[in-house]
Amino acid sequence: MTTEDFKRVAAEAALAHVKPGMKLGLGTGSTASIFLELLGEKVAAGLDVVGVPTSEATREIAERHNIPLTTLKDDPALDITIDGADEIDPQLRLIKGGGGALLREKIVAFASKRMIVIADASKRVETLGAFPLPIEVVPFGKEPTLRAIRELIGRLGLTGDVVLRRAEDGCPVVTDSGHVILDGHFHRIDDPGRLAASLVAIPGVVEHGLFIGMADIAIIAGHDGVVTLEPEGQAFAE
Ligand code: ABF
Repeated sequence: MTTEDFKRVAAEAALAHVKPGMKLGLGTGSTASIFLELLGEKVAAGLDVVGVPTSEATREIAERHNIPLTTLKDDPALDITIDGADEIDPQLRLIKGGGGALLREKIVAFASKRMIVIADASKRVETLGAFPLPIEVVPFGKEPTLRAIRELIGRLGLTGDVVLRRAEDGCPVVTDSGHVILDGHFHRIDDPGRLAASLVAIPGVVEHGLFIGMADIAIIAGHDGVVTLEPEGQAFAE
């Protein structure tokens, strides 16, 4: 089986958690897109759900699959968010935002009673940080913000650097909310909680891709089958 197959298996397993009448947070990324495709099939077969997309890209995909959409203004409390991740550690702490949608992903997940992460097994890590940590910042003053983050990583004893994310044309990537993204290449983050708290204390930092204490379940598919992880570190085969 390929990575794509494993993503599909994880997305299929997440569908079992979706019940009629639910209000869903709809994640972003290739795994979440497969979930949207499968959800669209259920909707076509009569499943009654509504969703809040975590990005404009996800909005387009959901519309293509005729998934009814709502907003956090009309539905500020959601039942479940189903989303992918870039890294998942044994405590279900996540790095997200490789696709640049971290701010809306975090807002939507926070508005949900439960967050289900779906991923192929390559996303499981012992320690977060090999994947660059996205940090969304306001364009105004991004240079002093970058400098403050670099000083912070020195104080915290992290190695690596923080760089502005650029598109192929060389221009800074701009998020759906009009911000830019700095990627922190830290290699390993031994204390994600401390880094998370320190980053949000810097003016200009809007959000970062550390999702701590947010995921309730991670459904991970790989060569060993489907494993459902819960924050306590328990694992059981489905
Ligand atoms: C979103 O999609 C992001 O937070 C994360 O960056 C990414 C995971 O993408 P994929 O499912 O394509 O690996 O969930």
